[in-house]
Amino acid sequence: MERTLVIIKPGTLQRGLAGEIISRFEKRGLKLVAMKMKQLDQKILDVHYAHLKEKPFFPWLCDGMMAAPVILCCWEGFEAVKVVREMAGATNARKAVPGTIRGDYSMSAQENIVHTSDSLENAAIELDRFFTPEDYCDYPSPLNSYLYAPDEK
Ligand code: IDP
Ligand code: MG
Repeated sequence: MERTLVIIKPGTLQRGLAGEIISRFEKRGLKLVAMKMKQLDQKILDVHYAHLKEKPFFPWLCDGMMAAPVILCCWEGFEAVKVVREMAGATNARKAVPGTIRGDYSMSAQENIVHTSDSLENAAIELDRFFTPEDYCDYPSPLNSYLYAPDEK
């Protein structure tokens, strides 16, 4: 099973939508294996959003990500990286298809509800950025035979 990072952004927490967003991943059948609240700082955002450092909106993006705590979640599932990414929808929420998280809850390219890892390789790097091995919970998945076929693992 793959693991991927979701960051519930500060605006989502402030708007009282965190539970609703987490619920969507639960209902899809993904398994929550690690979760914590954290106040992000500039140092970690410089690394996490290094690919955007030269963009004019970078300072605003960082301000938004530091405006309140975030909720960090690790979701596990078969092909979870792609599934979660597609659930989030297009970066610019105004272009995100209705039915996606961004398409249902946001009007903004910046304040777009969640961060999701964009590849299996980056998921591993990002999970290591925010979680230690002790943060992960190992617990049974008794419903797996109802969620997946035998070759989906
Ligand atoms: P992603 O979150 O869909 O992977 P990235 O290109 O990695 O998109 O950008 C990271 C974050 O930077 C976005 O989620 C969004 O908050 C912000 N961002 C990206 N492009 C823009 C933009 O054009 N204007 C404002 N904010 C942006
Ligand atoms: Mg990205």
